[in-house]
Amino acid sequence: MFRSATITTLGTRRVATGEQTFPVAGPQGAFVRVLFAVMRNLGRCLALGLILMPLLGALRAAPVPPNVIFILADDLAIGDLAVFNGGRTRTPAIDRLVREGIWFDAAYSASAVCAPARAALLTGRSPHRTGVVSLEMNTELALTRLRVDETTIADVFAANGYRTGLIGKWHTGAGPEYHPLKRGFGEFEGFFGSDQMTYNHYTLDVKGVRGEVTDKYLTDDLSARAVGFVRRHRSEPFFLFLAHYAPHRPLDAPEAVVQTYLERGFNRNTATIYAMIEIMDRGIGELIAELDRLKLRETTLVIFASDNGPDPIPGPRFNVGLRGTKYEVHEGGIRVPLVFNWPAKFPPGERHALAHFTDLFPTLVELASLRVPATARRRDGVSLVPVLTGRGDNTDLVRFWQWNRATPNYTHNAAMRDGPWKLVRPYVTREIPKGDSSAAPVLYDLAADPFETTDVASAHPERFQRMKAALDAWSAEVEKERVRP
Ligand SMILES: [Ca+2]
Repeated sequence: MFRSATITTLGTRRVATGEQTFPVAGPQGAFVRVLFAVMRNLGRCLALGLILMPLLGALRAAPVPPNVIFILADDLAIGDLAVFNGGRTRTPAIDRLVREGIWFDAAYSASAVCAPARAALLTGRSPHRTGVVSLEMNTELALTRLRVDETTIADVFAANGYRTGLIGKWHTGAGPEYHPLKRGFGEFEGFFGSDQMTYNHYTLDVKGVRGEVTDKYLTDDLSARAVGFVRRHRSEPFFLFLAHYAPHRPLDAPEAVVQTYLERGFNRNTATIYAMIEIMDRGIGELIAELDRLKLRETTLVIFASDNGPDPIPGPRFNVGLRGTKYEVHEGGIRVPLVFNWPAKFPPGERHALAHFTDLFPTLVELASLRVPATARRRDGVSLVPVLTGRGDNTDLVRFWQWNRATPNYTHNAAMRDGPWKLVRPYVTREIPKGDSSAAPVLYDLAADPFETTDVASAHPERFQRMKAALDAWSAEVEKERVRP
């Protein structure tokens, strides 16, 4: 946009100069007038050439719109990746994305649970603002619906001429108005979340028609559909959101793969989770190989992340020492893997910036030079492009989280990060809160205490009070927007 504005300005100035060069005056006769006319037109031709040349040059140099594949795992921990767990799992494809990409070592989801995290990814906004504050579609349907006045990143890609597709889990609203096909996705092959399904018996919505599948393994099915999507759209810019269900419960994987982990001494639940991840990784490897075969690798950005930390219900899981799990705003619940892999554009590296799910929307807008409709609501996130290119850092940004079951009660399970400092309102209960929590907030210095072991509130009373006031102010603000008419 900046480039074309510059050309227009320069072009206008050159045209104006050309128009002023040849004043026709005096009695020199028709020949001279014709000569002047030719010269004037020559001037125009020259001027036109001067305008067109940089335009043509700009067209030649214009970057091909990048394809974007966003792969999201469900309840996958940083510690589930072999590259970070000393080989407990087998995840060669994701490990390669990490090694050859830009790894964010301080990346956060926007929530400790599925649906709100996805709402933030889709909109660049705190989940509460979007209306998605619950994961429970069966009993709290209204609290899982992404408001229809929200603009999704898929809406933006579609409005900019991209083919858009969601394969896998939606989980941000059931009902005709909330269907992915109404939220910017031109194609949807997936399911809605909170369904009673297993990996071998599930219902899939394909092009708006639901059907039961009993002869496939869900993860392999989604992987194959992702390959199909990039084949179909190989000749046009595309945005694919591949939202895997793995390794979310129910724990279910082919026994032969589970067995390989049992033989190494893992208990059955862990062995099954690791097998589920290995099968997902295999599918991701196939997808990347397909990009290579289609010669799309250089023009395709691949992002890999997980929506929240590991599920505590199947038992303890290795997660590089982080405290807490899914459902909690301690690091183990909200710190997630995040890698941007686009070797043709970004040399491999590691970033310490505080990346957050709300940043994905503005980052993709900048990377793909997308125009955002004026009706889109204000984003909370910031573009990570300066961080990706090594020109900037985001370590000083302030970020917030909160989640409890049912209608938000901000005295439960809330957190704020301000640089290395983290204020936490403790997770209180798995039950629906009946009232305000009386548990006192605690303050951690993550630079000195990354595993959140020591409350330093009493040593930093002013900071504690300041952050508590900021968290309260944020809570009031997002709640006000959540309940807007
Ligand atoms: Ca999840």
